[in-house]
Amino acid sequence: MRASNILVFVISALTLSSCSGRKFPPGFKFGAATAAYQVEGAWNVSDKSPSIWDTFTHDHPEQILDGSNGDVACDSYHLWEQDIQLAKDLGLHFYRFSLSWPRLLPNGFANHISEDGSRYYNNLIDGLIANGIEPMITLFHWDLPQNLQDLGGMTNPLIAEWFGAYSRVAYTLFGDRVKTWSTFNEPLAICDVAYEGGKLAPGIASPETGIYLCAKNLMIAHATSYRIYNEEFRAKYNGKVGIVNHHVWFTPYSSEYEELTHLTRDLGFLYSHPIYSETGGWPPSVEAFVASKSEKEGYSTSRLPKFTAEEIEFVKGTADYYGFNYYTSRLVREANNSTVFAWPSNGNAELNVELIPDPNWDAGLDWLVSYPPGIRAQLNLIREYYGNVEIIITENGFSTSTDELDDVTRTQYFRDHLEQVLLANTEDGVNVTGYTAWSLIDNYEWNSGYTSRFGIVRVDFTDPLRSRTPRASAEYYADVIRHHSL
Ligand code: PNW
Repeated sequence: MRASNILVFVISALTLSSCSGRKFPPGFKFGAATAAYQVEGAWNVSDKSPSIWDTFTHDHPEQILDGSNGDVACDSYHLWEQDIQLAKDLGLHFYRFSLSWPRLLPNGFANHISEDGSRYYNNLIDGLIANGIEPMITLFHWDLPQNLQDLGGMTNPLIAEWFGAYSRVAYTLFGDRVKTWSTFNEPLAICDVAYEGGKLAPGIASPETGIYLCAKNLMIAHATSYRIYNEEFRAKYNGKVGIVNHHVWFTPYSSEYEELTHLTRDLGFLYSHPIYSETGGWPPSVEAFVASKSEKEGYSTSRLPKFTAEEIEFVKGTADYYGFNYYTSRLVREANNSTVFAWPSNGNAELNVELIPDPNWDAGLDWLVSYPPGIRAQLNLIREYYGNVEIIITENGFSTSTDELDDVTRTQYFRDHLEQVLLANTEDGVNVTGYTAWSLIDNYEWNSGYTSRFGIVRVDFTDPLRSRTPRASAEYYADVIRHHSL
């Protein structure tokens, strides 16, 4: 290389790393996430009662790839101080974790608050704050108390009342120190995926009706919680409450599937439209589609329960930000005889669509195919649908089947996706204010058990001490955070 070429090379390398185009805006925050059932373990300590995930994994190990469960998981119930230290070493601005409802309220109801549960979460919250890390709490990350499931769980409209009472307890106990809340993590997983085939707890397959009973009750439960915060806590604590939606970015397989792709995207916005749209209520295209199908099937009313005018108003506007989990993208086409219906990664029976990855995208572990531009496109689509609402990326991450420390593919995934998030912000003007890596540590990956690893920190599950070792991706992420740029 000639001297002048070397100079050009050095200058361009310097501009690339320091110019404002690679910098995140000043207030942009970086975090990492986990969820109670996936990390805590201690499934039956003290007065904690079983959640539907305890029951499901104990009764149906055959539904879990390695037959495992979250009885011990990462043992974060005992090792939470190590988790805080890891978060601190990374320089995280916030740590997103969830509360286990049956740990805090062993009856499911608010008549008895567990001292042990409240002490555990108080310690975690105080420890984070003492180390300069903001706690961000998810109230519900799938582990419903089993005794509420026995009363119908998400398909019983009373869930709104039960969830409201549980929320009030959490806001009362922790609201002085916790300023960012989300009600439900991924309604799509709680309702559509769980009730589609019964493969997630509570293990009930009810693809025609269960999904939508859950969907409507969940929206009312979310709004109940939001309104309780508004009326009883906002004035003194001034925090934010939202909900976390999972989106797969969908594009047409070929031009003939434009319309079908729009409908598929709208189904993906099922839990957003009632909150963020100006009209409120279900996405009109989906509402009309399910109503007409239900009629043909002989149902007397639509399988997707209507909101009353009052309910529409009750749910509308009940979020202070848009929580967005992104992992992957798919092409949309009409289903054929070989389509496996597994929403939102393989297909959707309701819409009769098949969802497939583009062969040019980098294949990851099973459903997780890497298509970085998808996160930017979906961020823009959210704005197109609902205006310039504040968006927090509440999860983004990559899985591997091996537990190597030099996790090149995961690091690349983060680099590519962070770049797209930055572009959405600086080039497109999308109001995205935070990014959350999934996950802080390897953990219990639902149906995949411990065979699928998402941690930027490795956990040794063969070690009774569950030792934690940061991977190369953790170093990379810490560097991004330290420089506030790519
Ligand atoms: C999320 N999909 O779920 C969950 O919030 C986490 O608990 C989980 O560990 C993480 O992603 C990784 O799987 C997903 O079908 C639900 O595309 C559905 C899908 C992906 C992730």
